[in-house]
Amino acid sequence: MLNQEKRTFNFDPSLIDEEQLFTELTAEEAAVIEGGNVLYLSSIKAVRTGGDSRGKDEPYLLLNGRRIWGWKSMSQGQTIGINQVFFEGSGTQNLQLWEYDPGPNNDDFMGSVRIDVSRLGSRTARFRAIVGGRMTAYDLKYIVAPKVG
Ligand SMILES: [Ca+2]
Ligand SMILES: [Ca+2]
Repeated sequence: MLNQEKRTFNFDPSLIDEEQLFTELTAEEAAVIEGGNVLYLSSIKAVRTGGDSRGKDEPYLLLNGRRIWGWKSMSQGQTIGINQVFFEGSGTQNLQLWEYDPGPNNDDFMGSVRIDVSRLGSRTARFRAIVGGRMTAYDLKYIVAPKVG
C-alpha cells in the first residue's frame, strides 16, 4: 500500500552497505521477506538540470501516480537527502520525476523508472529526459530492504 506520510519502520539504513546486493539469503531472511519489503529513498542528485528555462529546477517524485516527494529547488550538481520509506510490499512500482512550473498543466516530465520492490538491494535509478531541447539527468539512490517486525 502507498504511504504518503512518513512512517516509522524497524529499519536502519545505516546498517546496509551501499554495495551489498543481498544475493544470498538465509531461511530467516527469506521468511521476513514474505512479509514484504520496504522501498527506502536515500537521496536524489541533479546531475544535469534543465527542466526549468528560467532558473533552478523544481523536481518532484510520483510513486504510482501519487506525489511522494518535492518539489524542491535544485541546482546542477546538488544532492538532497530524502531518507524516508515510501512503500511497503512487493512487485514492480512506477516512479516518475517531474519538474514543477507555476500554472495549470505546465509541469515537465523528466523520466520514469520501474522499481521491483521484490528485489532486495541498494541501487541507483537514473532519470534521463529532454525538456524544451535541454537534456536533464537525475540519479535517485534507493534501497529495497526486508520489512522487519
Ligand atoms: Ca519546467
Ligand atoms: Ca520550474
